[in-house]
Amino acid sequence: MGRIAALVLAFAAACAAPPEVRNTRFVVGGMVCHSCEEGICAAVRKLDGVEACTADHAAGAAEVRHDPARAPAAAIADTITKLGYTAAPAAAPAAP
Ligand SMILES: [Cu+2]
Repeated sequence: MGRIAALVLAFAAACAAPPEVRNTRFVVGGMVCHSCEEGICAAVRKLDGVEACTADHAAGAAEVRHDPARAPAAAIADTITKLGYTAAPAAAPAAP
């Protein structure tokens, strides 16, 4: 019992610690075609800390693989917004 608990704790710690890079889904408004997707991802990929970007105008969403320490979700949303679209992390907690 104690040994299993220790193993579970060690596993949880290993999972929680290293992964700096994560995927964040953004709700993006204003995309109407494939060029919009390309334009958004071209700009987002230029950010330091962004590893990958895919956007889907039909779904109105973009998925970005990034290091939040170097490229926070807010900075990515800001980059998309400056291109004339609306953007917000899909998993953003509701405002209090
Ligand atoms: Cu377009």
